Amino acid sequence: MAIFCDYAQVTVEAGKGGNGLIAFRREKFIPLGGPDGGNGGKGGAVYFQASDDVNTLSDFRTYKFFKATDGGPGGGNNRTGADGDDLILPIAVGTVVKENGVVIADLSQPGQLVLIAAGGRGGYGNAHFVSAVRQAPQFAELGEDGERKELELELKLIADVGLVGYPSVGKSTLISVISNAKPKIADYPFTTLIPNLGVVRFDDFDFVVADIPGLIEGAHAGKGLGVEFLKHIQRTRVILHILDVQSVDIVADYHAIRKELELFDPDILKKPEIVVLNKVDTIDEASVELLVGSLKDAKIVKNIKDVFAISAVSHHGLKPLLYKIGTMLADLPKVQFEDVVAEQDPNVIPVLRPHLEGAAKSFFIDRLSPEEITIRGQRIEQIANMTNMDNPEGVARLYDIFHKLGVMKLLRREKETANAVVVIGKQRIPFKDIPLMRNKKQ
Ligand SMILES: Nc1nc2c(ncn2[C@@H]2O[C@H](COP(=O)(O)OP(=O)(O)OP(=O)(O)O)[C@@H](O)[C@H]2O)c(=O)[nH]1
Ligand SMILES: [Mg+2]
Repeated sequence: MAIFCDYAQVTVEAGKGGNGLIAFRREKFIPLGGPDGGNGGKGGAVYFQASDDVNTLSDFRTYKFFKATDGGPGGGNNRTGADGDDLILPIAVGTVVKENGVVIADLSQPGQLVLIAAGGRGGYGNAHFVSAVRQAPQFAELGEDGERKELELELKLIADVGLVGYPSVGKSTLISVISNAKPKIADYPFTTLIPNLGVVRFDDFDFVVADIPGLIEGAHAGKGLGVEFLKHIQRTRVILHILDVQSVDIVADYHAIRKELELFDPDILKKPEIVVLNKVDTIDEASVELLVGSLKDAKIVKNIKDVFAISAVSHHGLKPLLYKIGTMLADLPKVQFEDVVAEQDPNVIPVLRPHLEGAAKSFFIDRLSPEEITIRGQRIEQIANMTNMDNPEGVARLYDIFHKLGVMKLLRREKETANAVVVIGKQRIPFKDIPLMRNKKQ
């Protein structure tokens, strides 16, 4: 059985770290006090949290961009900037998160919290860089950018509600007006050849409706198209039984469809059922009442309230129907997706975690072309990105770190460097500007 999928593409961005401040204490009679520029605050991170309260990815089709807040800049008097707020996005249990086609998270358990984009580190203020040899640093770090990710979300859906009925009663028309599904609709039987799945958003409810090809007598034995798809109905929690007011005998129609369901799987008859009388726009109110009366006399419904008289075309009576479905589903246990997968698909997707923490301090040099010497490494790229290249003291500190970590040693081995540029993180530095030998005076 095919399992339906809901898809959405979103971009998430964590907050940028705040910039560190360059400042000096102001004291009476002292022109330049000690350095007291504070550190920037951390940028907020973006998390996904698996939640049972969400059933679909429809939120992520409405909003496509999510950003956590930036960290605040460092202040004078050694004040650290405010941290950005984390953004925790509730997401349906069972959602698989992919980046460039690779699974980075699989939210299979309710409550599971996964870090998706890390916030940028706050830049150090100049007070941080005070040392015996550097008593009045005139530089500070910039805040680091938050991670930005373009993600594909994928959620396997199980229909909550199954539409059943004869061909042409208006099943596809109904799903097309209550959900995001865009099925083919036509005035001949068997318009629907494969099931349509639609996500319904109404009030606080969201649920998934399956529209299957029309059923006819003998469907359980393979007649018509419906049998292949009755399997989808086996999974649903509520049956919506659609009758056409234009039929010559709706009571007979009702029983015929129930019979087919029973012959396919008697358990389907145990599911809660809502009886819907469609196309009421084509007859007058008195005739609707007569039809409802006949359903009542045949003991199909107890009273008039149990029948939803609607017109899928004019949208008459849809709100009470959707409300009824929503409240009914809220009281019924959910189908566990794991059960379905275990049954159908031995290739269950493994749970993977985003590998956000790498070997932080290691780095290597990549000579991509004669002109470009790329230095790669998590920590070293972070420091380079946070360096304000317009500030000579900040740049000197970067080169100092290069020396300490052994970057210069590796750079000295590079050949034909006259026109080369060193690429590190966001920075591009002409090779000739980099002091490969340590300046003894510093
Ligand atoms: N007047 C009126 N026509 C309707 C209404 N709902 C559906 N129809 C028409 O009935 C015909 C059949 O509608 P579909 O939605 O394709 O019916 P279906 O049950 O999906 O049919 P199959 O896919 O063949 O099983 C179309 O011509 C619709 O325009 C309604 O509320 N009022
Ligand atoms: Mg149809």
